[in-house]
Formats: sequence, C-alpha cells, structure tokens
Amino acid sequence: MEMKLSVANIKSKISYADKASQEMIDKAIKENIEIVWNRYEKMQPQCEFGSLGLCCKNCNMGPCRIDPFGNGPKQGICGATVDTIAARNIARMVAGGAAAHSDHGRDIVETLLMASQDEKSAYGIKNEEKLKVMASLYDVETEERDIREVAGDVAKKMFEEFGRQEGEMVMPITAPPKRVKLWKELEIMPRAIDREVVELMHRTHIGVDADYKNIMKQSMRAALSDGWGGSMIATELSDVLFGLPDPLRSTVNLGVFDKDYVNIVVHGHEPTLSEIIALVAMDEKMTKKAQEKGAKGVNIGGICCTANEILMRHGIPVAGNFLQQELAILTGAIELMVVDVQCLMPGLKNVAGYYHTNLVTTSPKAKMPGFQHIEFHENRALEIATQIVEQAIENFPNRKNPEGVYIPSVTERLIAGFSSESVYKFLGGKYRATYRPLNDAIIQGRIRGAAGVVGCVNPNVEYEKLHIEMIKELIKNDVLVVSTGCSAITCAKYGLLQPEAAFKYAGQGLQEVCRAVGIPPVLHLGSCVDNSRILKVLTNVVAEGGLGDDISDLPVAGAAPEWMSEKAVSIGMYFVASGVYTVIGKPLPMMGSVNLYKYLTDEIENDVGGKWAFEEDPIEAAHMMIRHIDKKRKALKLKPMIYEQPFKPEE
Ligand code: BF8
Repeated sequence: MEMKLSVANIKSKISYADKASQEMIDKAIKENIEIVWNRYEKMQPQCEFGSLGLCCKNCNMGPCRIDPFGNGPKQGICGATVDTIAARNIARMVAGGAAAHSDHGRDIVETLLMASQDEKSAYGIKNEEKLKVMASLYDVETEERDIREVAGDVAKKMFEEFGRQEGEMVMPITAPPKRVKLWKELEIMPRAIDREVVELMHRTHIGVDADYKNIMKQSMRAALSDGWGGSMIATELSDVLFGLPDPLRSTVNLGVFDKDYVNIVVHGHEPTLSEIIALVAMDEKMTKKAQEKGAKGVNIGGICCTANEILMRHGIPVAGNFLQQELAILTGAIELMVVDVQCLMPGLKNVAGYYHTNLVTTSPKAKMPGFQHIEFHENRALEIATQIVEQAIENFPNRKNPEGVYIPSVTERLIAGFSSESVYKFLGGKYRATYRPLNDAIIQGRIRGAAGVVGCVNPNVEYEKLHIEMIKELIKNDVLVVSTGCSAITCAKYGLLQPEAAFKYAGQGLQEVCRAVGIPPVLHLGSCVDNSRILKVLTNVVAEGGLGDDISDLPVAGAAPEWMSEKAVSIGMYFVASGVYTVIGKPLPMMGSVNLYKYLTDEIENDVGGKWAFEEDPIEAAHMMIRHIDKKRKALKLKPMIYEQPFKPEE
C-alpha cells in the first residue's frame, strides 16, 4: 500500500495509552498497516465550518456555510442564521443517537415477544421478578398467569412506547414526580420514541423550525424518549431475558486472547447473538472440534458494548474498547470477528486483509463491504451461533503466519456487574434493601457526591488520558464514580474497577465506604444503553430522601470526556434534561453560535436544572464537576466533609 504514516503525531496521541494498545499500534506502524490513528492524521486539517456547526446541507440550495468572523454571508440561502444552523445540526445528532439506542431497545422487545411465543426459543425469562415489575408499570395482569403470557403482554405494551399516537410514554413516569411534572409543564414529556425522533427530523427540515431554543426543546424531548424510554427498555428487558447482572470478577485487555485457542471477537452492542455464541463456545462439542483442528478450545473476547453486556452477566473477558477493535485483529490470532450494530469501523476490513480473520456481519441493518453476511434471526439463534463458532474453528489452521502471532501479555483484573438494584445490596442496609447508607454517606460528608463518567474513546485526544485523569481526580476528592460503555472498559484496563483502587487513589472518606462494603471506587454499570441504570440510581437516591426532591438537587455530575458518537450527544442531552450538570471534552459542534452556546451552557439550567459544559483538560473538568457538587451540597445545607479535601474550590 502506498502511504506514509505520520508516526510522530500518532505517538503523541497514544503516549498515555495502556501497554497492550501501545504495543499493537507499534506493530501496525512497523508493518505499515493503516489504522484509525493514521486515518485521523490524514484527515487533518478537519473542516472548521463543520467543527463549529456552521455548515448546513439540509437542502439542495446548499451546502451553505457561515463564516464565524463575518467574512461572507451571515445567513444560509434560505435565510437560516448561525443559531438555526447550529441548533439543527445538534438536533440531528440527538435524533441519530436516540434512534440508535431505541432501535436496539425495540430489538430486545421483539426478542421478548418471540421468547413468549416460542417454547423452543433459545431465550427464556431469566428474571421473573423484573418482568413483574414491568408488568405492574404497564398494567399487565400477573396473578395466576403463565409467565410467558405475561411476557407477551408486556412486550406488546412496550411496543406502544415506540409508536403510540395519543398520550405520553409510560417508562419516564418512573422519574422523580417533581421531574415528571416539570417535563409536562415544559411540554417535553416524551409521547412516543419514534414520534419524537421523527418530529425532530421534521423540524430540522428546510423551512420548518428556525427558533434555536424551540429546536433544543424538541431535542430534549427526543433525548428523554431515549434515556427514559428506548435505552431503559433495552436495559430492563435485557435483565428480564438474560438476567440481572450481579457483581462478578473478570479480566480485560488484549491479553485475554490465547494463541493456542480459537479466538472469536464479539463486537457491537446487542446481547442477543453474543449471549448464545458465548454459550455455544463453552460447549464440550466445540472444544472437541477445536482440538481436532489443533487448538485447545474456543475463546471469546468482547469489544465495545456487546462486551459489556456479556461481561456483566457472564464474566466473559473484555478484549477492549472502541479504539481497540482493529488492534485485536493485529494480533494475528483472531479467527473470526462477528459484529451486530453500532461503533463498527468499516476500516476493519483493511486490517483483516493482512491476516486470516473472517469478518462477519449479522444484522440486516449493518452490512459492510468486504464482510461475510450471516443474517441473525432470533428464532434460529442456536443454529446461527453454532455456524459462526464452527466457521471460526475451521479457520484456525489458516493463520497466515503462526510464528508471527503476537498477543500482548497484558490483562487487568476487574469487578463489573453493578446495577441500580445491586446498590441496594452493596451500599444498602444490613437488614433490609435500602439506599439509606449511600444517602447518609453523602449527607454526613464521607462521600462528597457522585459522578457518572461515561462514553467513547476518541483519536482526536490523547487516548484514554481524559477518562483516567478525570476519574482519579474525582475519586481522590471522595466523589464516587459510576461508569458505562468504553469509559468503563478503559477504567478496567487501568485497574480502577478493583477494590484495591480505593486504597491507591481514593480520598479517605470514599476509601472507608469502599472498604466497608468491598467495592471499587468506580462502579461498572454496563453498556451505553445502561446509562439508564444511572438514571435509576439517581431516582432511587431522591426517593430515599434527605438530598432534595429532584435529580437537579443532588450533588452529582456527569461527563463524557472523549465523546465521539451521536449516541453520546443524545445521552448528554437526556442527562441535562434530567437535571444533571454534564461536562464533555471537545465542545459540541456548535461553537459558531454564541446564542446557542449561551443557551446550552447557561440559560437551559433555568428551564431544566441541568446544563452542558465543555472542557478538554481532565483535571479542570473534574474540578468543574466538584464545584458543582459542592454548590449542590451547600444548597442542601449538608455537613462539611469529614476529611480534608485535596481540591477546595474558591468561595
Ligand atoms: O455505545 S461508548 S464508542 S461502544 S458509543 Fe461506541 Fe462510544 Fe464505545 Fe458502546 Ni457508547
């Protein structure tokens, strides 16, 4: 391949990264194999109009772009101002993100319906208790009824959350009553998921909504239909079908692969196929087949949120986060990578071209050039999973250069599998399930507050540094951290998901709490749809009492320091609309609009109690979050912290 890789620039982006990633990036450089960091470099300089949100291509009079320095037209051809253009761009990111999460949710509802109708289904009802909670929420009778019948009725009611034509969504009424009332008053209570996303796309079409605040209002409504709707449905029903996660031990990083085994990577977001692949791979018959081909057995490693889903429930090791998908193939030890939806790089094809790795797409929604397509159908789950695992086994003898296989011997131990329910158990009371001890720890000044640090990793910043430095600064200041998605995988790689991390990095108050209950200072709450678990934790803390009566009263903050996806924008927007101060690294692409910037980072707080902030320095971002936490502690008139705090904001 003709190319000159800009090694110096890449090195500056990865100098903080974990050893396994560094070794594999070095291997890519040595072997002149292009990966995401090279493509990022080649893309420089990136379009400033796009970065500032001032490019509109919503109609064919355009594309239009507004020069922020006033050198050129001040409006698009239709007359749209910078504010309108920037707001429409953000809105469409929210629509994309909400659609992705919620369509995943819809797939899980379909799986539940299928499981309820087909006794021979590979899926069953693993968590009847949670199904009954859902049944009561959706007014489905449970008394003396077969559990499958109940499941079928719940699934049908949940389908209405997507396409209801009258009334409002049911799931969001589980938010604190004051919050629900506010949403209704502001007319942002979501009515139905598909409706809110469609309306947002309608409003951002040429010639419709040109009022940036009104566009943001619908953006919040669509985002709420994701967080308190599509994502929450995905989480709740995954717990029903696959079981409620319970804290468990596992390992992370590329060292989870073994050169003597058939290695399969499951990558994407949905648990439906990967659950069954994991099951099939453990079957003795498959071990025997692998042995016939000269391997010791079959080994599974996950990437991205599919990894989080099967880690949380089965302890299946995690190979890595979003930016490690190509690095896994570079080991030369991957027989097959099977993907479902979201965060899949088409660039995988290039890397796989140098090795024997089979790439397999499974969703009709996500086919990719150069990938084999084996379409997944839930009603033939076992058969398809078996076909995929057998294909991987067949591929084991085809390693191009068995001597050249290189798997970094880097793994880290972790504890994952926390949920809003397990907080009752772990941080809860000795004699009954309650959030009281958690609330009391905050009220008495042992824990300063809580922070959700979530989201992607991104080649446009120093890889992983922003997550790790921010989180270390937070826990040092007695802020309990909950994490999901690639952020949680990153935390795991740096040992932050081990109880010992509390003694290494946490302040004394948080250390005491972690020691008393045996938890890490950073709790892994799952995949990105599982950010809904964070909403539940916040709701339970409010319900427990003593910390105000709405989420916006709580001493908490959120962050996505290395965000990159539209899903992250939807997540940020629903946290803000739920009353949470949310700090992201690089700004939303809208900095060209002074008015929209002012609205999202300031005035919106008067409407919903939460707001956005942008800060790329992880320590400063952590301090901004702590300042906010302290402001809320002060408003609640909480006691001073028991122990001296390293970071003391100026009064
Ligand atoms: O949904 S954190 S890079 S994998 S978008 Fe993608 Fe971002 Fe990772 Fe999970 Ni979430």
